[in-house]
Amino acid sequence: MAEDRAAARLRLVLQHLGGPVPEAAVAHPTSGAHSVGSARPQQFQYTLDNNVLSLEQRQFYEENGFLVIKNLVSDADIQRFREEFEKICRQEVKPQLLTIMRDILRYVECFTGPDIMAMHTMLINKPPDSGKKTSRHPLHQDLHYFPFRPSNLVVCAWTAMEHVDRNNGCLVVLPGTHTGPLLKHDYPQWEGGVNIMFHGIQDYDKNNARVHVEMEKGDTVFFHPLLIHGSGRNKTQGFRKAISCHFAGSRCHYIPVKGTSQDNIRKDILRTMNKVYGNTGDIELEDFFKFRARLVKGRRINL
Ligand SMILES: O=C(O)CCC(=O)C(=O)O
Ligand SMILES: [Fe+2]
Repeated sequence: MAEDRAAARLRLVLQHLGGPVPEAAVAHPTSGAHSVGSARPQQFQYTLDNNVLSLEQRQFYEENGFLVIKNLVSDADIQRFREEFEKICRQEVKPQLLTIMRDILRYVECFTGPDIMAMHTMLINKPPDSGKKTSRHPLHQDLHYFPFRPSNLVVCAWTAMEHVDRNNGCLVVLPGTHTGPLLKHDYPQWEGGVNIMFHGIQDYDKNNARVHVEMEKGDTVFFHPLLIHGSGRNKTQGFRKAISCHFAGSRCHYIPVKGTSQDNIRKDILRTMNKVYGNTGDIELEDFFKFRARLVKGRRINL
C-alpha cells in the first residue's frame, strides 16, 4: 500500500518535471489523492490563497514540498545576472542584493504572504569536480541554517542560469520530506572532505524517492525549508551557475537556537563572521540575519 502511494507520487513528480515516466512508476494509476476538483474542501497547509498557483500546482507543492515553474526568468534577466555574477567572481564589484525579479516575487507570495523579506541570497557557482567529489552538496534541510519560524512561511527560489541535469550536478530532492521534522545535521564523513558549512543529514529515510530536478535556463524551483535536498558532483568542465534566494514572510519571528540541534551550524556561522568582520563579540545568529535581511515587499513586521 505504502509502495502504491510512493509509486503514484513518483509518477506525478516525473510528469510535473516533464521527464520520462518509468514503467514501474506508472503501474498504479488509481490514486485519487491528486484528483483536481474533488468535492472535499481543500485544506492547504503549505500554500496561501492568492490566485497565482493553479489548484494542481498547489496540490503538488502541498504533497511534494517543491514546485518547478518553467521559464520564469527571461533570457535578458539571466544575461544581466550572468554579467553581474562574473564581475563578482572577478572581484570587480561587491555583491549587492540582486534586483528581485517581479515574476519570482509573485510566486513567493503564495508561500510567504504579502509582507516579504529576502533573508539570504546566494550566487552558486558549482565548480567542475576535481575528482575528489568535493563539488557534491550533501542532503540537507535549509531550515537547519535559519533561526526563524514558522517554517511554512519560508521558501527558497532556486533559478537555473543554464541547463542543469545530473551531469553538471542539478538539485536532487526527496519529495514529501517537508512534512517531517528538522533532522540532525553534521559534516558528512566524506573521504575527499566537504566545503565549510555544508552540513548534511545522515539519518534520513533511504527508501524515500529521490528526484533529480532537471531544469532549463530561467526555470525556477520553489521549495520548502524542510524539504531534504542536495546536489551531485559536477562532472562537466564548466561552472554550474544558479541563483538561490530564501524568502520569509515578515510575520515570522526569531527563535533562539543555542543548545538545539542547530547549535553546531550557529557556532560555525558565528565563527566565520568573526573571521570576516573582525571581533563580532557576543552577536547572535538572529543579529546576523537581521542585519542581512532586506524587505522586498509590504511591511517589515517582525524579522
Ligand atoms: O545549488 C546547489 O548545489 C545546492 C543549493 C542549495 O542547497 C540551496 O540553494 O538551498
Ligand atoms: Fe539548500
